Amino acid sequence: MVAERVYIGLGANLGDRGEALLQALHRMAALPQTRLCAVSSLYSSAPVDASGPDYLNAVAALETHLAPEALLQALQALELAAGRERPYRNAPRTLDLDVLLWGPRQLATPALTVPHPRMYERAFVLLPLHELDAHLVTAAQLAAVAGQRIAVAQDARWAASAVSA
Ligand code: A4P
Ligand code: MG
Repeated sequence: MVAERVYIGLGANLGDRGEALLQALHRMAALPQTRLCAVSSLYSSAPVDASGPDYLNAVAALETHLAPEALLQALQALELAAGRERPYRNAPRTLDLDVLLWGPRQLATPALTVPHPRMYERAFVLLPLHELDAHLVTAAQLAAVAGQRIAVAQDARWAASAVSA
């Protein structure tokens, strides 16, 4: 069976944020039946619907034969390994890994909603996603989030060591 292309949103606004995101990418690349195909630039962004320090955000493209629930479990294990705590909704975090898109699929299980229900409201998702695959994001969607504060912190080479050849 052909592997499906899956987009993952990465975010952190506590601790050594860049190191946590890079380590998460290496760990994603090491998951079974999974290839890390591409990673966006690293973005710095103001918290959206949340308080606390600025975030670092990026988007990664994977190809995987894992089932959606299995990948979600693996991502949650990586969040835990990075010291993630969940004191309240949208609390500052050392690592957040969200499934944004799973090929053309729409998923709605108790554990997983895909496309991610809030992704189109967020510049920190749409800009890196557009950078990876421009056809996934429209000009109107980008215009709708143009008021959010976000800037490139490092170009895409920041994650080159994790991406498969
Ligand atoms: N879940 C359902 N669908 C998904 C999905 N597509 N991907 C369930 C991942 N998980 C999904 O997630 C709670 C539950 O959602 C999981 O158990 C899973 O079964 P969580 O990560 O424990 O909780 P959360 O972080 O409060 O929720 P979530 O959805 O990650 O939060 P948001 O809405 O993504 O907001 N501002 C900036 N600038 N940058 C950020 O990265 N992040 C947030 C988090 C807010 N503001 C931000 C940023
Ligand atoms: Mg999350």
